[in-house]
Amino acid sequence: MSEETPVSVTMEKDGDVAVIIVNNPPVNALSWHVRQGLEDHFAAAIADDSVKAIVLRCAGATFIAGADISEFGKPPRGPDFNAVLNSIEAAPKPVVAAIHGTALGGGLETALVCHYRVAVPSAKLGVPEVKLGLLPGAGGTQRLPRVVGVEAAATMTSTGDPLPATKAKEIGLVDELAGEDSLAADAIAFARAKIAAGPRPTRERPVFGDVAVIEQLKTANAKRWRGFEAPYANLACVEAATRLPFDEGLAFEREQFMKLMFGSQSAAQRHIFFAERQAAKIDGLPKDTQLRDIKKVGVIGAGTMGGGISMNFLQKGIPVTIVEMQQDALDRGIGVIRKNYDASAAKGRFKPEQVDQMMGILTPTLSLDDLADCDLIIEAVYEDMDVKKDIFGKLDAIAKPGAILASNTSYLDVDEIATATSRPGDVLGMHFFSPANVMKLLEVVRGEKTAPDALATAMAIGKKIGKVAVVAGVCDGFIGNRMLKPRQVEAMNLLMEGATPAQVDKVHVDFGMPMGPFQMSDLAGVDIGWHRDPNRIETIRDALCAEGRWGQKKQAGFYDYDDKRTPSESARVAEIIEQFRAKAGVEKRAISDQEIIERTLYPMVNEGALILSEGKAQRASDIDVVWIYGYGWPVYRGGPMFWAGLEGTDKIVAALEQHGFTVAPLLKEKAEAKTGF
Ligand code: 3H9
Repeated sequence: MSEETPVSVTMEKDGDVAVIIVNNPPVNALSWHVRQGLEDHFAAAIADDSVKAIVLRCAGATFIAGADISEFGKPPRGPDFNAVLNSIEAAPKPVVAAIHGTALGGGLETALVCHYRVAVPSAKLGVPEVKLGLLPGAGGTQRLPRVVGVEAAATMTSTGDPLPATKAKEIGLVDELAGEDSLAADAIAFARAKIAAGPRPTRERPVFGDVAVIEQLKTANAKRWRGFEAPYANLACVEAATRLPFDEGLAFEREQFMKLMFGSQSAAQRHIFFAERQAAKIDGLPKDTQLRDIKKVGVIGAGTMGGGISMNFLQKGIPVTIVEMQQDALDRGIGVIRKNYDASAAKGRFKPEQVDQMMGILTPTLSLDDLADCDLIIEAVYEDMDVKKDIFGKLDAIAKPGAILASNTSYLDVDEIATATSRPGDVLGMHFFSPANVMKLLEVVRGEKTAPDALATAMAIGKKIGKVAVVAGVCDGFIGNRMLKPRQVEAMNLLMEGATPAQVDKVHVDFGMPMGPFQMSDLAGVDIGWHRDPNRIETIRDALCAEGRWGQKKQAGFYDYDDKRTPSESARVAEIIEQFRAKAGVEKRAISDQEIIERTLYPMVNEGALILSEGKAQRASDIDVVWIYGYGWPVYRGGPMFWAGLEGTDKIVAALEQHGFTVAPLLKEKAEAKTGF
């Protein structure tokens, strides 16, 4: 090893058992020097005649959590991973993996070339590569079917979901469960007990199980996997294991792995893996920032948003006081929360006693005064600046010193809301997305005067309740809704020029979105933000609203709906559009799908560039995270800003200019440099 090689693998001896220890914080990823260390120490242990068995374990929080993703796409360095694994598997003495924490991806593949696996009950084992647009590329797809059978191997590789060690023991992935605090000693004892039995190379074991499961998985997951390449490639490899000799199977796996690795989907999914973690980091935060303690939360408003927001905290055992103005609205809100929890319990997500526990720490009240002991208060009433300022003014008098006062506004000026208080440092936005107990995105809006510790605390509590939190600056619609606006405007313009709602929506769905702009409008309510004057008809939307076509809730919006809410194209809507066209003297023309992309998605990139240059998002990848987790942008396209790089910023600028848009200077810069964000 050269002088600069970090020492991330060491070896100890316990009598006749060699213990090889990986220590590469934070997650013991298989960086080049770990592979080098494994190669060197296994060679030494194999050559040492006094060693009769070998244990591989890890220091720190976890067993090897996978290949080092940050090395992907870079020039290769250090020994080839597959070669290292093959030499471990070929060891002439039993090799035992001692697993704690998470044995994931390349980590589990390392454990699979060990001849036996011992794990603590709290460990988790899995091959999550599919979530990075990949497949286990170090023999995982070939060795798993030999250890756990085709059914489990196909499920594990294609879904990427890890198994608890107890379940892994049941299916033969783990040979023995160790004591939670005695893994090192138990693994050594286990290895010693296997000296007589000798090595058990996985590659020599037969594949077993029914290959029919592969088609069943494809059918069952057709919707979830729409547009994704990796789940299918994973299944193809497991299928190959059932008919090819081991080495040919390995070669097939390699070929499939490389295809995915150099494809755009995996690049996008890897980008999002790091983007999600990066989003948690707050620029310009003093190093010594201490978090505030959040033991109790207040929520104002027991409607859909307030109720959903409350559920997040209750599920984490954090007591919530929820306030409404009227008893019947309060009762209704509490009833909905209870109903949602009961429905989840019926599906097995919670035990009935857990539901009782969660409801037990929810305190309904009609008085804002009852929020006096809350550490975080989230206002979730309707979008009206005067109403919000009135509430914040009252909270200023009620809330205890140091309490964080948050608004769930989706576009209003948080700085103006803060002026209603004498403590603007404690005020910020916490913008949840509907349904708030399900959607993973949380925009944390940093006001001009928001204190660093209040911001850091809001981000941390977001993570605690299972959200992906992103910092946004104050501007109309923050990151997500601000970018939605130009898309909606252009979608409407396209209708005037000749596209139909169904055509525009189909382009978006084919792109990978869960729904298009008009389907979204019908779901959310066409009437949201409408002026409510049926005689003032200036736009197509005004006309729809005036006729009561408010969307799915009225069984009519941009589409007609039957009793089961199945949409069909609406002759009436076509007629309304035609009338507007005639009035404006616009001649109908055929609109291509490409034009729809250029006029609805490219303007989003343009708006994203403005958001970035105004500093309303900390980094381009934060914008991507917002669109992936808040609006269902397909993760295999990496979010709008990453996608702009794939699409070509020069191509985007040329098209925007051709369609008459004002192009953001930052986007122009990127186009001139021919780079992404
Ligand atoms: C693979 O193995 C391919 C092979 O089949 C074939 C090869 C030929 N690499 O998530 P956290 C960083 S593909 C590099 O906040 P947690 C992460 O960025 C891999 N870095 O911690 C973060 O850095 P920072 C298959 C990694 O406790 C820090 O570690 N494996 C990797 O909440 C802490 O991460 C996977 O897909 C990595 N593999 O969760 C597992 N993993 O502090 C991916 C993490 O600078 N990892 N980092 O922001 C995970 O799922 C979670 O990190 C884990 C810990 C559950 C392990």
